[in-house]
Amino acid sequence: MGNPHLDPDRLLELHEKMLIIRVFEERVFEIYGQNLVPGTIHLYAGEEAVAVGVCSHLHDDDYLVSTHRGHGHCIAKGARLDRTMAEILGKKDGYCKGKGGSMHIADFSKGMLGATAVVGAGIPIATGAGLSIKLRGTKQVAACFFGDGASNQGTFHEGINLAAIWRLPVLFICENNLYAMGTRQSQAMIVADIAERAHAYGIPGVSVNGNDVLEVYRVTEEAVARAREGGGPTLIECKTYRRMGHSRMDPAHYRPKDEVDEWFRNDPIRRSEKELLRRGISSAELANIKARVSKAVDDATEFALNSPFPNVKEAYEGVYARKERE
Ligand SMILES: Cc1ncc(C[n+]2csc(CCOP(=O)(O)OP(=O)(O)O)c2C)c(N)n1
Ligand SMILES: [Mg+2]
Repeated sequence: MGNPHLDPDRLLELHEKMLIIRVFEERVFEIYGQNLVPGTIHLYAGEEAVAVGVCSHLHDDDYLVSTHRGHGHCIAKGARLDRTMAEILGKKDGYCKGKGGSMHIADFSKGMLGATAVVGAGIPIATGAGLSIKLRGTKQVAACFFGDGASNQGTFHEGINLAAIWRLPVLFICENNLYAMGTRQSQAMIVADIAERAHAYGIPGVSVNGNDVLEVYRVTEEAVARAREGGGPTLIECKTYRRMGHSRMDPAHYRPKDEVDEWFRNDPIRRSEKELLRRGISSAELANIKARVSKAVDDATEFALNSPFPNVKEAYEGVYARKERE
C-alpha cells in the first residue's frame, strides 16, 4: 500500500471513516428498498478510499463540490450522519430541510458547496471557488469530485483550462469507476488514463489506485501543499469501482463477472483491514470499530426516520422557485 510510514492511528481513522460511509450506504440501500426514500439513489459503496483519502487533507473552510454520487463526499468532509440521512429521506432536519434530497446535499459550515446531478457541472463551480480563494488571498483549496463520464463534458475542459491559466488552488479528482451508467470508459475515450489529459492544460496529472486509501492520501497531500503555496491545480485520477449498479434500479449486468470479482478482491475496506492487521492492530479492535460504526448509523437512521416531513406551508422557503401570484 502507498505510504508505508503513515502512523497506524491515522490509518485507523481513515479506515473508520471509510467503514462509516460503507455502512451508511448499505443502510440507505436497505431503506430505499422499504420505499422510504423519495427519488433515486446513487451509492458510493466501493469508492470510499477516494473521498476519505482526499478529504482527510481538507479543513472545514476548504471547499468541496460533489456529484450525484455524493453521500460519501459529504461524510468524508465532516457532515453529520443524522442530517445527511434526514436529507436523503426528504425530512425537515436534513441539510436542505428535506428539499434537496440525495443529490443536492450542501453544508456550508463544512465547506460543502453542494452536489449537482448535472454531470460535469461541478467542475466550473470548483474553478469559481478557486478564483474566489485567489482573489481573497487565503490559503484555502477547493476540491471537486467527478466521474470518468464527466471528464468527457465540455465543462471539464473549460473548468480545468481556466484553473490552469489562473493557477487556482483546485484539486480536480476524477473518480474513474470504469463506467458512466452502462458505458465503459473504453467506449467513450481513447486514453486509458484520464490523468493524461492534464498535460493538455499544462498541469500535473496523476493516476492512482483509488481503492488504496494510503495511495490517494499520499498524492492528495502533495497536490494540496502545491495548491496552498500558489502552485495551481492538479488532476488526480483515482481508479475505483462501484459495488452496486449505477443507481438503485440498475443490476449492472453489463459488467463481466471476472472484472467484478477482481475489483471486489481489491475492495478498499478489505485492503485497509488487511494492512491494519499487518501493522499489529488486533481483530478485536477492528470489531470494536465495526460495532461503533454500526451504532452511529443506527442512531442517524433513527433520527432521520423520526424527523418530520417539511410543512407544505414552507414549500417556497429556502428555494429559488418563485411563488405564483395569489
Ligand atoms: C449533463 C448530463 N448528462 C447526462 C446525465 C445522465 N447521467 C446521470 S449520471 C450519468 C453517468 C455519469 O457517469 P460518471 O461521470 O462516470 O459518474 P458515475 O455515475 O460513474 O459516478 C449520466 C450520463 C446527467 N445527469 N447530466
Ligand atoms: Mg463513472
